[in-house]
Amino acid sequence: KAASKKAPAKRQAKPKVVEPCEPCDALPASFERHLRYGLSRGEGVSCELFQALAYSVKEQMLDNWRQIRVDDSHFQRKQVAYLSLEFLMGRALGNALLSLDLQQDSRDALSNYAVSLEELEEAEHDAGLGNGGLGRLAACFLDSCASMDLSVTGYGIRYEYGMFAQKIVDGYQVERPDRWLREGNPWEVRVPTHNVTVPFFGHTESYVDKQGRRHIIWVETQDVLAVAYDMPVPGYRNGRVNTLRLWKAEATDDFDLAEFNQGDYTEAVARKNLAEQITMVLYPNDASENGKELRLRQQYFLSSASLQDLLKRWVSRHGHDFTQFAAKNVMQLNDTHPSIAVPELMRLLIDEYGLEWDSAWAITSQTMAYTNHTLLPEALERWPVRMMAQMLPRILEIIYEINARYLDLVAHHWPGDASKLASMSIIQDGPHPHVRMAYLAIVASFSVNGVAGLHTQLLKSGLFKDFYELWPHKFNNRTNGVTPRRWLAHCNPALAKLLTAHLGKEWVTDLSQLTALNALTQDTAFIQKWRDVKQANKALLAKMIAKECGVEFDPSMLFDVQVKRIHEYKRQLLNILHVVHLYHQIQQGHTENMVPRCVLIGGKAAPGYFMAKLIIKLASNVAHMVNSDPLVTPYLRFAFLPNYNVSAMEKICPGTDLSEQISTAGKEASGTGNMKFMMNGALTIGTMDGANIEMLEEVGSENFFLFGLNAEQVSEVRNHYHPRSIIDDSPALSEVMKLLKSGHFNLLEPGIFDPIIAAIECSDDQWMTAADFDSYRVVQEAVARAYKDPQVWTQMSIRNTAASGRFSSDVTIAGYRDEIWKL
Ligand code: NBG
Repeated sequence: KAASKKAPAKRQAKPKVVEPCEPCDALPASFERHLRYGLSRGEGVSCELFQALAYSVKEQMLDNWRQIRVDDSHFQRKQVAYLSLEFLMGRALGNALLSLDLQQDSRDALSNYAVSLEELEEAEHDAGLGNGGLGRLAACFLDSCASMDLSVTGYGIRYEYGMFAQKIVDGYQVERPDRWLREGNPWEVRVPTHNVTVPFFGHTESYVDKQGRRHIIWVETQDVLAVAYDMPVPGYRNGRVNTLRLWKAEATDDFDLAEFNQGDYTEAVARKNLAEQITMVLYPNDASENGKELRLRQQYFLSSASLQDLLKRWVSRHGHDFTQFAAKNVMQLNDTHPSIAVPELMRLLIDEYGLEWDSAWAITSQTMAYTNHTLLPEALERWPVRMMAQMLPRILEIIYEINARYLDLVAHHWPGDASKLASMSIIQDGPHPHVRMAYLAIVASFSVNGVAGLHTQLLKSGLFKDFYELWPHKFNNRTNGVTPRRWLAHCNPALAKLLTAHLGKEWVTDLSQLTALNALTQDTAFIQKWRDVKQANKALLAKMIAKECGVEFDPSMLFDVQVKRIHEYKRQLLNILHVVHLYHQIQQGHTENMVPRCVLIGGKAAPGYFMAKLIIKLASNVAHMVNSDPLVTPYLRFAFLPNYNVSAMEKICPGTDLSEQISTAGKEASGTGNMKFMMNGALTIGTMDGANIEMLEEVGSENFFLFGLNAEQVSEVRNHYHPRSIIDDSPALSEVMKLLKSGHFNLLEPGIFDPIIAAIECSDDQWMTAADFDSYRVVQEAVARAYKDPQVWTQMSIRNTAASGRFSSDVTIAGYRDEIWKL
């Protein structure tokens, strides 16, 4: 204020003093101020109001946020850096209001405006910085860590374009860029004081110093500036605000100085783009790697920037004394995507801070922990040695050195076994050698974990068998979870209210309290209330489906839902075949025992994944036939929901009766959508796969619709799989295949579904759709029978919610905290 009265004659550099600030305005006042002076941008009134509200909510967090950072940076507490290429945060407003208990204040602030809080929440663009389960898990973990008062920082990339928006045109997926930052991001804070530079390309040189020590320097690099953008992660009503630090790539000021000097000024400035490309777009591949150079650049950029940030903070307090570093720091690698952090930490410690190899390795191998998220071989990252040699020459040298030392150990363990050396080497030899990133991660990590019981078991007995033999103590299981704040308290206010009325409010931070619901399963008044909540949520979901798909879902019908990425192993195809079966039954007049059902499928396909895209087309075409036949629609309706994302799931899971978790056993590492549905009282139809197994264990088989081959049977049957004879032996499946082949669903586009038909009938079909069809169909009949008795169904629904406590991410994080991070 003083400054604005009298402009100072000359600017003087003043020492920085942190002055105690006055308590900030209460939310309504702050909101008015932001609205009036905040220059909030955005198209339309609700967007402007949203921005003003978001800024004022952020303001409420600033004091605590700053204080936590000061406290944590003293390194009295052990800290975790959660490194992930994906953070699928979704919307932040509703969650922040819940965590900070500001819902009523917000409604007060909005009372002068003709807009509801719910409408404003809808104006926020999803932060779609992830593909699916892996990225959303990272987001749930951040919420749990903050809510459990843990000092955990998320490190990721601030992609300019998040997960693409999906449109359906003539039944086909069309991708549209997701410019989520177009209107600005009110939550982020740019912190240029934390900038670091990340080197690329160039070459290495060695020299010997006066003491006779040999050093390596990485020279003539092309440096890229990493600029930190912080997002607040508020804990649930505990005053903690953690940080998600997202890096943006920018050109350094002295880029291409040579060109400047030669007069190519404009050329040089235009080159800026090359640097900024690194954080331009999220790779939209779920569970599959594709070896693109830009992707490796993203991985190194994130890893290097984050580690430099951590080390800078350490050095600012401890100087070059790293003796306590490993005792105070853990880096959790979310899949192999950031595993290049292993050689990068070695490089920084040795080249930048002067440590010897052995001390650097001791630190690295005591601080790195790796989580594996998939068994699918196509998802295991490998980088061509040639690419790495060019882009990251110093890093490749370090990887070779790590490998040489580690292979000594292997040789020791399996004397004279050359095949072990080849199969376990970090460098996969051959005419085009590759770096196996998972092996690099395992070798360097003190902990390697899977994400569900079966998954971890399969890692130990299959994919990483030899490593398990070498280092059994490294392996452990941490079954995934989801945050009950977003996935129950926030997304299902009606159910949350009912729960709180009967159990008190502690369940929000201690989800095991939901078991008390079991005592209410005979209480008819309670059952009725539970049912009313579900019906109201179904009506809300039906409204959304009518709007997005143009299909009327009738809330008196069974809502049968499968939403997740489209992938052959997740078997959306099996679901569609079942829809075709029901459709055929209805057309044949077999409707006596039919329970009217609305089937919803939603999810994105990787843009280059042909079969997944064709499955979307099949769903669209079948839906068209089903919904346009007035004889069919009283019994069956079918919709494909475009652009499935986090905020869509917030409306979907509360309104679902039946959750489809039907992957080929042994393929889904865990699944987390399954848990969101369960918490919200949906019943599951599922295979013995991923976390389904543990859900079944918790709720009991009487409350779970189990079908299909288990993982062991899958690998056994694979050896002599004859889908054609399975089809011949199954009248129902034969009819379905006949109808598909007749072209009934693609009259104007002959032959387009041939690849799908061929895949089902191929004895090489890894996903074994035909093998599980009949079992699936029969159990779907059991579902229908159960649904006929609302009382029984509702009791099962209550038991599912009651048993979902173990799948809170708080439980998962307690496991990481105690068993891995040792905080
Ligand atoms: C996914 C698995 C899911 C699992 C999530 C989170 C990848 C590579 N893996 O089953 O497919 O729930 O990770 O662990 O995206």
